[in-house]
Amino acid sequence: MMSGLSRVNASAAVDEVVDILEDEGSVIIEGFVDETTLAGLWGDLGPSLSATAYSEKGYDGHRTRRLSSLFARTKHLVPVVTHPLYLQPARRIMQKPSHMWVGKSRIEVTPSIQLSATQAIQIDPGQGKQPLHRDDSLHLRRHPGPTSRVQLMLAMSEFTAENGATLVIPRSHHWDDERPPRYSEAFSSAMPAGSVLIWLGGVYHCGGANTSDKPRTSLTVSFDLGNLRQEENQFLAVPRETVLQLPEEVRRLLGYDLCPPGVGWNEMQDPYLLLEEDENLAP
Ligand SMILES: O=C(O)CCC(=O)C(=O)O
Repeated sequence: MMSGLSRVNASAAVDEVVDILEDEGSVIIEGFVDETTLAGLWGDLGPSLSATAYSEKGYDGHRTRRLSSLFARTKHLVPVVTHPLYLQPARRIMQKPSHMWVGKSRIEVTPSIQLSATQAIQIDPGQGKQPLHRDDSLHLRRHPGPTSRVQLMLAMSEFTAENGATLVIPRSHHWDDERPPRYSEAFSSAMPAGSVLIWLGGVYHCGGANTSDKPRTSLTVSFDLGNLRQEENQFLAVPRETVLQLPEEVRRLLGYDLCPPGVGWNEMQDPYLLLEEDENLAP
């Protein structure tokens, strides 16, 4: 029986973080970013986040603001995603060698990892709990199974049980796909600003309810296994003006599409809308 989420500080060893993640599925790291990085993130993202409308879908939160495309908006994400206690555990947990036959040769292949989603999330007072979910369900992964995602949530403001700190069910990545998650099994990730919660894609979690009178502000990024993508990079291979000459079905097949339950979005929307905008702007 667990009594809370494990926590370490930023001087912890990579081995310790890997061991906690593999066993418990999540860890809080206090003092993860320095004050300059935190202030830089607030400066680059804060004004746009406050100006963003509330999410349209209940799942994303009618009292929650979400701002994406974060690498286009700030350089201060670099120390977050390259932090040794995030990047190295993500590599150690996901970059497991695999074997295959190519003709008579039995070869070993180690996959890469890639940045997947980036999003600032502000949960305003009055927002209720999000449904508990697993992030690797986006790729329809089966459980228990190899980890394909390692996610990070940075507390840009203090996280408390009252203001909507992320709720996590420890060890739930070991569960199968038949066991439903219950809020009574979840623990709050209360932590000071500048700390992070890291969790594996198979762990049940959700945004908490904000019953306080102040917003809870955060930023989330994910690393996914590098092979969860198209073989040929169609976005680089086919110029946008050529894509615009193709029928809708082919544009969508090239990747300008959403895959249920929610992979491939741009600013939380169907990426096909970008092509329609381009068409409307064309002379
Ligand atoms: O905001 C949070 O604490 C969690 C958000 C989340 O899990 C999601 O939007 O999928």
